[in-house]
Amino acid sequence: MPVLYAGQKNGAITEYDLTLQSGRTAFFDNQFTPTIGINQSYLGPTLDMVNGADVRMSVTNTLEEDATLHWHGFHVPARYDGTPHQRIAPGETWTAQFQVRQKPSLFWYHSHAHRRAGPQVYHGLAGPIIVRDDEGRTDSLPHEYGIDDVPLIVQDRAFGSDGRLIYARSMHDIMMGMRGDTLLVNGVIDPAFECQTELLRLRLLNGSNARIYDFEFETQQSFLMTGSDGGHLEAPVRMSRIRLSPGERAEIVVDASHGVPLQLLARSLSGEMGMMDGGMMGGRWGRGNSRRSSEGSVFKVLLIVPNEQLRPSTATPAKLTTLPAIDPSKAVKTRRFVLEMGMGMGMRGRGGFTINGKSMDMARIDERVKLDTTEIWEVENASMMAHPFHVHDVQFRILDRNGRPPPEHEMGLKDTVLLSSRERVRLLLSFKDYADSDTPYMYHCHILEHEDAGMMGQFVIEA
Ligand SMILES: [Cu+2]
Repeated sequence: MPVLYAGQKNGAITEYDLTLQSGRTAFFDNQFTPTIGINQSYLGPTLDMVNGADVRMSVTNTLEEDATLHWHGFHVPARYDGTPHQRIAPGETWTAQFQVRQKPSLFWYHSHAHRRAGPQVYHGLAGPIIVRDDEGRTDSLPHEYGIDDVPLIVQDRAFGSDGRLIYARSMHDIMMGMRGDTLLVNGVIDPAFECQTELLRLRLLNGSNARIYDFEFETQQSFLMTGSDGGHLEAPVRMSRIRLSPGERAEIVVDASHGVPLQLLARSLSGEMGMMDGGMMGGRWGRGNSRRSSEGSVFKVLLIVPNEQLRPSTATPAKLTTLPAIDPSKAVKTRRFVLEMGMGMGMRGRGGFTINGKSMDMARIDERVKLDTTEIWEVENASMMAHPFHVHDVQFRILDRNGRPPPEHEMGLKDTVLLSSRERVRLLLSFKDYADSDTPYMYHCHILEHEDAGMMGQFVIEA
């Protein structure tokens, strides 16, 4: 379980000291893997934050390369967003100060270094953030951290026989995004969890570089999805499978009152045409915990083992929150974004990974948005594989997918949305509070190899 870190109170400010550091991590018996992490050797602590709090993040980079930390899903001034523009050189400390303005949910922080987000996150520069409401509660759902409220950072990795992480060595790894055959959950292979309560809340984060997963229980037991990226759904949605692409989160409540062990699985989609991975091997588990079959790659995520005596849990409320109506008539402007992967395999400029035909250029502002306006962003995936589209600064709503309303579980607050090949999604976004005509926010594909290769653009908000 990641350590919970609530920061230090300094007057009215809560301070978090985060050190980016290299180290060695024992993922396997008698083998150490060179990794990087935040305040530890791999990944970082769970930042415990209260909505409305003024926080100061001090990030010290002890690595031998430039790095950044981005607060994924957070609404903060652009200069504190932790994008490539807030580069932290080796030996330097970067300070970001802002007010937490989020609904209670799971967020995360991770490297957004220029062209290096992929390798840095892969080696460990990421961690979860749990935001609680103004009164310091999470909500009426299970909320005892590590007991009945458990974050799961799900990441696939490839290891060499020497225990070292293998990162993107081929053009295929860049094209498809880096994929491994071993699943780490909170930095652990094949974790088991002793469940002490009837209901268990799992906060799922797909923190992988590229893989898209369908999460489900081996027994097909259903669960209640209670929250999406940026907050609660209006009402719980009963599901037996939830798909998450890199960057996306889902909160689910699982009933363990029957006392039978539950194995959570992640089925991996290949990303090509939204189909499953084609598998060559038989149905056996690999070195880590992946199994390939004709149905695709399947990973073990978490084995939940209920205690003999389970503490009673409060029933999940039928209504969780009230969200503003999704009203496209408020939009003053529609912008179009077309995601493309050129066939020329070029890594820079045209022919590579582009949005609206352009590869990321830090010196170019692609879109200028007016403060205090609402817009529709129409995003189209013109490529042959699926891409998760992430927008900084805002929690948006999905208006429609290919002209049809989104499913119930996608009607809540989102900052990342998956687009299958040829899919067209319309988003409703409101830009509030922070204007800065010089410092941009990003929008990009959250397959980190695609982001690094240029499938990213920049927008500023002007007063
Ligand atoms: Cu992509």
